[in-house]
Amino acid sequence: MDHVEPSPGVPTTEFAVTVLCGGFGAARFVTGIQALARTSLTCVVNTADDFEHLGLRISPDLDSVLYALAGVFDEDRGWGPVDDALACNDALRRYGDEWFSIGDRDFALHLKRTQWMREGSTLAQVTGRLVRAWGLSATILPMSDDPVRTAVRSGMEWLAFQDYMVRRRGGPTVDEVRYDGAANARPALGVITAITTADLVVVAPSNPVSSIGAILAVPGVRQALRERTGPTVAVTPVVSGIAPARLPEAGRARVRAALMAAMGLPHRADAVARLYAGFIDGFVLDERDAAERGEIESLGVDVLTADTLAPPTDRAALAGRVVQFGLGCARRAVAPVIRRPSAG
Ligand code: FO1
Repeated sequence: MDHVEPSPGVPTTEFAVTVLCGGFGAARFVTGIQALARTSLTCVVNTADDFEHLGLRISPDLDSVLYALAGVFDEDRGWGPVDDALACNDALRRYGDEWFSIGDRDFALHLKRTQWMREGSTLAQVTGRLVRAWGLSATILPMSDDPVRTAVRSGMEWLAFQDYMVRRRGGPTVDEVRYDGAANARPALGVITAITTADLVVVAPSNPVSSIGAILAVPGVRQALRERTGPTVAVTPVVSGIAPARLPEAGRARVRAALMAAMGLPHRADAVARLYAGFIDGFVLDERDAAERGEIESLGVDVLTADTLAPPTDRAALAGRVVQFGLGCARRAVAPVIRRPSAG
């Protein structure tokens, strides 16, 4: 892959970028970072959307990032490899199991992950094998090898994430979001180091609740973000100034708005900045929402406005601007933690 020289001002030596990733939004963004010269990329990926389907271990966000970095992610469909066939999924109709549509080539990945995990490999080890099988230079880490599962409450009913998002098409109203298992989950090997030692950490434009929120819910991650010496920036997942272009985008926006509303947040970029304000130094706002700049700066966060919906040909340029902006962000003074002597 011919690497793109990032914008001027980016280090002339190798530098490390760690990206906190969900699914679709992250898949589009990390390809730009990967295209930058002298960039060592580590993706820490949400696994709280994972579930078991047809006896197979499915990790949607890990797969979206893997396929994207391999250059084969199907952006139109929103998941899986491009040009995949659906013969097996069509055959599953007869047995009433086609609600979660897995392509034939995608099945190969789920079969191997399931086999390797059954043989005793951790999700992180399996992901490493998949990365090597695709010949990627980036590192892809699950946020945890322990099970964390996003659940949403609609009225009196708790729904598993894929049941809510896919089987019920994001239709049910969402009253509450929970990350089952998070309290006992440990960051996967390498995650804390990837966060604390990176020259720059970027929060990808992923769902702030179901993707980034789940990563932040893993004990130790927030602390690592607060204690790291380098800067951290977030790219907005919300662009209010333009209607979603296509149906899948509208579906993702609707789910994002519903989950943010369940957290008491309006579906706006400045609300996302507020959610991350405790650990970010900079925020990349879409130029169509430039009016929200003041509100975000009042949080003490630097702002860069850019076309965050850049088409594939402009992804490296966007990534270069984000990296240049991020490395230039002043590291916010970390508020000293005042440990009060425990009473009594
Ligand atoms: N999303 C859908 O809306 N419908 C599907 O049938 C579907 C199948 C699917 C299969 C494999 C996979 O890795 C992802 C798949 N997704 C599907 C997307 C997935 O639900 C989302 O990417 C994440 O859960 C949200 O980040």
